[in-house]
Amino acid sequence: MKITRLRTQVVHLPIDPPIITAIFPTISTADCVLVFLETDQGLVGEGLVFSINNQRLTVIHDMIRTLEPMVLGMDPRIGGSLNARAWRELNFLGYQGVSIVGLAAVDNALWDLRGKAAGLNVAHLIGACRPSVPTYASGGLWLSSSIDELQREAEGFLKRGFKAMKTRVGPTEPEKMVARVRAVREAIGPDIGLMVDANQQMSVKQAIRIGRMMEELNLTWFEEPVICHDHAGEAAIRAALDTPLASGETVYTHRGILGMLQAGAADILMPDLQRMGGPTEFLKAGHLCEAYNIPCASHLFPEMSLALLAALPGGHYLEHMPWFENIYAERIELDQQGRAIVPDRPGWGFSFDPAAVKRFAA
Ligand code: SMN
Ligand code: MG
Repeated sequence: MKITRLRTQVVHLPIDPPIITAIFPTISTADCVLVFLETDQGLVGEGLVFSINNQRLTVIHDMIRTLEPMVLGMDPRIGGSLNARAWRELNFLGYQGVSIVGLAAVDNALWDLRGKAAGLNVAHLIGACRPSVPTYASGGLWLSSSIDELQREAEGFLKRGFKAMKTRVGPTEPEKMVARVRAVREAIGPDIGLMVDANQQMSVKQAIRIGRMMEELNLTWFEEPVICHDHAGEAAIRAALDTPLASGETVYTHRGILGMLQAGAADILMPDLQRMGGPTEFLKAGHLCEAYNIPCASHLFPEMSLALLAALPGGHYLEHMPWFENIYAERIELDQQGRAIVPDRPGWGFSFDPAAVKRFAA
């Protein structure tokens, strides 16, 4: 089998109503570049990357287009050769930002293709460690919600079968911030997992102070309290709190994750498939986490990250973010324990719905 074409399609997925996080004053669209790797046997590998509010999506799209020659004529069974070539070609621009996002788009589609060629889900292709993965609801409990709305949304997640969920905190007085988290905890009771994400907007001192105020709320984790490159600051917060510190969504490639592990920056790492540079790098990051005995969760991209977390010995929580689901023909299903079930379908097990692609196309 040979890859004959790399086709791209831009789609704009509305986030309605728009949301607010500490770092983004508003998020109203998730804009994606869909990648289709076509082959001479009719099989097509699918993957996507995205940007928020359509910011610089054209740059990402152009980067992906420049990578087509790397896969033309490639036998997908030798897909592991992509990264070696990419490291040489991308050296000039560097191993962060748009070069790695472009690589991720291609590698995401390549792994889908390898799974489909083998007739196996990517999790089973690798050798899954578990049939399902713990997951948490992440598409809600935003800063845009009032306390009443927070509690109603939290109850809604429970009704849908989630056993964990994440809320955000943002720039306001510490007491008000903690009151919002407490309201969610009260709505869901003591036995449901609760994560809090600060989106990098605190100082180390603020994070320790607010982290201490939240200790009694028994959080599953406190996420990205400080700016993403301050691993020493993260380590200081981690040491000061009993609550586990989670971070890692904003670093690039397995080397970014390695730097965090070496710095002792977090109790839980949550690599982002797009910032890793695709599944090949994500798995390396996950194996490094295992070597450091640190659980590996995922950031965004649940339809692809599910298979990878299922196949990592130290695989931890899948972030269930619904932003991309309208472009797929299938949905992630939860079991009775609120875990995301790895589908038996080949490749990612989630394929783009042609009618949806048409509807959301540029
Ligand atoms: C997040 C990431 C990207 C956009 C909005 C919110 C957040 C998360 O950090 O972890 O989901
Ligand atoms: Mg986050």
